[in-house]
Amino acid sequence: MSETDTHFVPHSSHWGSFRVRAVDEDTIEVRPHELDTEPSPIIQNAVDSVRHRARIDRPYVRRGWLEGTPREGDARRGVDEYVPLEWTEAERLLSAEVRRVYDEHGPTGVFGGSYGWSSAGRFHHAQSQVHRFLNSVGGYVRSVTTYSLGAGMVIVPRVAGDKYNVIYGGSTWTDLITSGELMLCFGGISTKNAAVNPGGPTSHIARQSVRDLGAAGVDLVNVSPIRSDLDDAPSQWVPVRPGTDVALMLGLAFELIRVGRVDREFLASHTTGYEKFEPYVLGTTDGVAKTAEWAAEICDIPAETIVALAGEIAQKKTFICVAPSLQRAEHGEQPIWMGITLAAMLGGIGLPGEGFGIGLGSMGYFGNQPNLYKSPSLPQGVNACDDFIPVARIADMLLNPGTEYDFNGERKTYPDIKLVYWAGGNPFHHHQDLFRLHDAFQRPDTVVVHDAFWTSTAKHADFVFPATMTLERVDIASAANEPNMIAMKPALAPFAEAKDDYDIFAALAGHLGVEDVFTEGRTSAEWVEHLYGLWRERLHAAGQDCPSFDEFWEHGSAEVPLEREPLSWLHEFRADPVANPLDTPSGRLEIFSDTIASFGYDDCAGHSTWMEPEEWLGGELADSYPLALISNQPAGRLHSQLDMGSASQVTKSKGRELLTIHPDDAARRILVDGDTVRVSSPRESSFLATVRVSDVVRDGVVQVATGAWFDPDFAERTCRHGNPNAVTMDRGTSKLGQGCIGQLCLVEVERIDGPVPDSHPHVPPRGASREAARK
Ligand code: PGD
Repeated sequence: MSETDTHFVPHSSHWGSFRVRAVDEDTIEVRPHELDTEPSPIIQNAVDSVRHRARIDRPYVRRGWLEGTPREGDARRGVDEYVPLEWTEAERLLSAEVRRVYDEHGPTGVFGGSYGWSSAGRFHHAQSQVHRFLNSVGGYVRSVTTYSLGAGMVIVPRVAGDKYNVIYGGSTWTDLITSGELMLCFGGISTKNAAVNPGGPTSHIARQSVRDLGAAGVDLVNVSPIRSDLDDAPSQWVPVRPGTDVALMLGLAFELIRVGRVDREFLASHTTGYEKFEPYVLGTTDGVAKTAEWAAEICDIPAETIVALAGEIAQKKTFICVAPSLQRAEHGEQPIWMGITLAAMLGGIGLPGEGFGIGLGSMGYFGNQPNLYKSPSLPQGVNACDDFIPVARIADMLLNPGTEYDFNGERKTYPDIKLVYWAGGNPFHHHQDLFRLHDAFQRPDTVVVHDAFWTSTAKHADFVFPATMTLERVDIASAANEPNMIAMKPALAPFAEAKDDYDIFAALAGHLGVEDVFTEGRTSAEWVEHLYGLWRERLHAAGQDCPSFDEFWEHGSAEVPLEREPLSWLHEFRADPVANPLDTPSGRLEIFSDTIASFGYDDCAGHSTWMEPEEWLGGELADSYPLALISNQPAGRLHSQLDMGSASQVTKSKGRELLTIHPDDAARRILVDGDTVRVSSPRESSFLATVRVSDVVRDGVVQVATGAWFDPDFAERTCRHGNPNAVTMDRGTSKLGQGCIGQLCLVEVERIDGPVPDSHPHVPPRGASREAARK
């Protein structure tokens, strides 16, 4: 570093490490960290956000709650006014309410699922803090799986086991670059998404890795409705209809059988159940042969292209890659299961450069060399309650207490939730059918939210506590499969009366008589040092050198030991399936699963299957809603975080999110760049967006990024800002996975002529101070 850089301290975010300097007490300057060879522009969002007027300046309580929780008219959650409180009063009121709920309803009345990415630091990880607090008090109903990989996290363990889980330890970029020949990428490899890695990436290598694949002569095939889903290296574009990849894969499977290119030896030694799957492909079980012509009708790719593609994958060493976005859709388990099945038919699983992978390009850690040791993390304590929901079923749970539902072979009952506690997530951006979620959030007695910003979720809370931003506190950044750990040093003092989540919980724990259990007598700075010490002990026990905490803090970063060898998924199992069995019932890859078949679900059979989604371009609903909306991850921010920042704002137009539409579809609706449109859905809800005409999407498809802060007009059931979850479907992927299906739904788009309502998503609600922040 040069002399002038000395005031830049190291810091980190899920979208990269950076250096930050306080220009004055309210202004910062950031620059990329020198360890990062290809930093993400998203780091700039912090500059515009840190003192933005959407910061929460002090504790608040919703007026309706204070006056006896009326849930009608303007006293509803989401539209109500807020009353400022002193910290001590807020703590006293909330702790009394927490005590009441535990006394009257026990832990099954408390939902602490609190899903969300929060910020990168490992100690201040907000969800861990909520869980530790609620475990200290008496337990809570938790959530399992994620919005990212809900269906995948259920189907993969069932058919390939957890031991060598492809989600957590798939093939590496190095393996594919050195040994690959052909990569068939369903959903492409969209490296804008790989800019983020939960916990703080220091090495943005995905983009360069794709360039290296191209330079190494690996043929890249982008099977996606969006051309730019694979554009870091030359690739062949197969513009499949959204939601029909399984049909395309079945067409390829049929061709492999037809030309005699199925590796029956591998299937016999490493898989089970193929003999029940092949008759389905050939049509002997259901009378429908899954030929290339059959597939072409469904996925709108010419049969000749499918036959040619099958010829290529039959000849070359092939890696089949499925993006997580494919499983965030109706029947989302199927593309993953079918991808594994197709790779098994080719016989290359476990060999260098071949096989199957999930998620390359979808998050930083996929494809990187794995860590040898687990990152530091805050122990969450023991949960006295064993009830849980699949994470994306939150609205179902709140709306239907006592109702039974299926999940992964279990028959479960939704609990009756009285208290919802959320910190570090924004369900009013991330959940589907947000107007339904708004109704669901009227049901509990009390909703508590900690956030640094007045998100729509905060505006649905009864108690709103102002959290510090990570730039205002001490922490450690450390992400899976990353070569460095970063000392996160504060750049500014806490904004207004904001406090660390930890200190908020410590004070509440004090009121509830469990402070010692929650804090173990440590301050947050002592916890950070303690967690680093535990990590250092792990390394020492394995004979590895590691700097002391003081050395780490002084230097600002520490190297993290990684696997050195390029790895391909299931190489040990491949070498000896008897000595290294998978932890599936058969010890093998399950092309047919007796366990799944035994559940008797009508939406998930014993082998991977093409099932028509309810909302797709080949279905009846497409007559009224003829466009498939893809709501994928944004390029200018992580999810909804720091949406007011410049890197996010430049991706919008006229204050709204951009909707990309194909020129033919635009012409049919007489739309041009910059038009404002209403995007409406079968849910009788809509959002507004600004048009961008481009052939980067195939015809019949429109695309809007997720994460624009929800700016609802409840009377019109529309989001003025362009959050696509205003119109997405709130159902599970299937009874098996119950994952989120936010990625795809059907819509119609029409130009709005005449006056258009302005959107002001980044403002505090009525009653909250609009003066406190200076920007
Ligand atoms: P974020 O915007 O990251 O979204 O959903 P998620 O809720 O994780 O929310 C994090 C929140 O935490 C922000 O409001 C931020 O201000 C707050 N925060 C940050 N740091 C702290 C802190 O230290 N303390 C506290 N108290 N708060 C903090 C993401 C989810 O969206 C995900 S992971 C996926 S993959 C889904 N993807 C899709 C999709 O593809 N399509 C649709 N339609 N919908 C999706 N939703 C899902």
